[in-house]
Amino acid sequence: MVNTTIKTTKSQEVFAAAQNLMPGGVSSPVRAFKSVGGQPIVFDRVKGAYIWDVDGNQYIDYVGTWGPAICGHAHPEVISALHEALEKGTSFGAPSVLENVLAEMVIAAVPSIEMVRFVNSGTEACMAVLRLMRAFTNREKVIKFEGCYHGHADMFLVKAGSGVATLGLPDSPGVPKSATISTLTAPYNDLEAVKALFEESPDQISGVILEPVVGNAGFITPDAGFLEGLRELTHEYGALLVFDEVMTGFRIAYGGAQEKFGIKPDLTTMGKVIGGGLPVGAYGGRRDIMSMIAPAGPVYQAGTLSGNPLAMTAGIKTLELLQKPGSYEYLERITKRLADGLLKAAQETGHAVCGGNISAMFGLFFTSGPVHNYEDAKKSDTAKFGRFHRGMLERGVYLAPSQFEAGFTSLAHTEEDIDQTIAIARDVLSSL
Ligand code: KE4
Repeated sequence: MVNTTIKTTKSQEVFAAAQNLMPGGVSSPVRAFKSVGGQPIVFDRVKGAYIWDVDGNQYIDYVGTWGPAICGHAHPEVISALHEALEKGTSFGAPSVLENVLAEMVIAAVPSIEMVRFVNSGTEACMAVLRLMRAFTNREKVIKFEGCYHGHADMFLVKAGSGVATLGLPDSPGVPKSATISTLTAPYNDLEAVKALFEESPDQISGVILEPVVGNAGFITPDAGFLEGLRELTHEYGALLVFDEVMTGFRIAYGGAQEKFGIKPDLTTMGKVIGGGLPVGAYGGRRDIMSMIAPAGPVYQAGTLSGNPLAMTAGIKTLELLQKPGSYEYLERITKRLADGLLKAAQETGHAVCGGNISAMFGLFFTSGPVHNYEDAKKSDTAKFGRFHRGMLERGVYLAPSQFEAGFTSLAHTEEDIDQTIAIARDVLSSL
């Protein structure tokens, strides 16, 4: 199905050609619109809260390249800082002052981080953190939650969220049993299930890794006491607590979900926002644990472009912009306005919905809910979400092309953008 109200001829041509060049025509599966149907739009340029496709159509963007564009796409101050950095080269493969600067900013911002290592993606950060958890505790098993996504490393492709959930893949072929045999899973928000796993394998579980606010099974918030309970259980069993803040980091609050909820994990992974749109991931935490990472310690992890000056520059400037007083109050205000408006419009047009926002992250499910975990999320009407997504796209609003993703706002979104989005949503919902 193609967009009926907007011309997407060029998108169709480009995407058709892409299908012969790259698997599914994309560089990452969720971009292919498989679960929402229809023709993905091919981007030409982005600026602030907006996208323009290759046919010249403009959209209000609530994906923000999956999180990094929290200050708005192509922020002039980020772009000019990058122009300046470019004159000094694109990659050093050697220490640079810029790494110190961004490391100091991350350590100053995130309560539990005493030391940090930069990598090039969230996947790399999560891979490295699992190796570190196992090395530090000398235990092999790890607990993750159904529907949470920690990148595409073998060990995490067990009941994973994001694109894996979107495509309904049981889990991926090519992942040997040996890679996942030590990955235990529990339903999100289910402390009893976690306790049972610890009791079944005392002294064998290196730790628990989770999205402190889930964005990869749709938007799912932690129940009261859940995060605190995990902190207590991991302490009790001598295991580590790891917050995967690749998505929530610097989005839920400047100090991430751990600042918002006042929980101190032992290790944290980050990505997206700290790269300001260029490839950066990071992991960090307690000094005694991080000191095990080579060359300070024996746990190996490396990367050619880790800490490269362009990515550091974009990250530094992005965090500087986020430090401006009132940034997070603004993000909370406009995102709450959006989430409340979407839910109200859906209810008033007769749809069962639930959802909400925390700071600049939001989501809604077509089910009366509540949605506490991935099983609940899967009960929502994903076909209706697909029709909603298409209707919004045809009217110039770009939502994440999957029910099992979250929505993102930015400092560039205005109240007018929000109110226009709600009005368009009401129009779409009344015809769903
Ligand atoms: P990357 O390797 O994609 O940089 O990060 C993996 C990752 C790890 N942890 C969390 C909580 C994440 O959300 C992600 C990546 N998020 C997805 C969007 N849900 C990236 C988009 C995509 O896969 O194309």
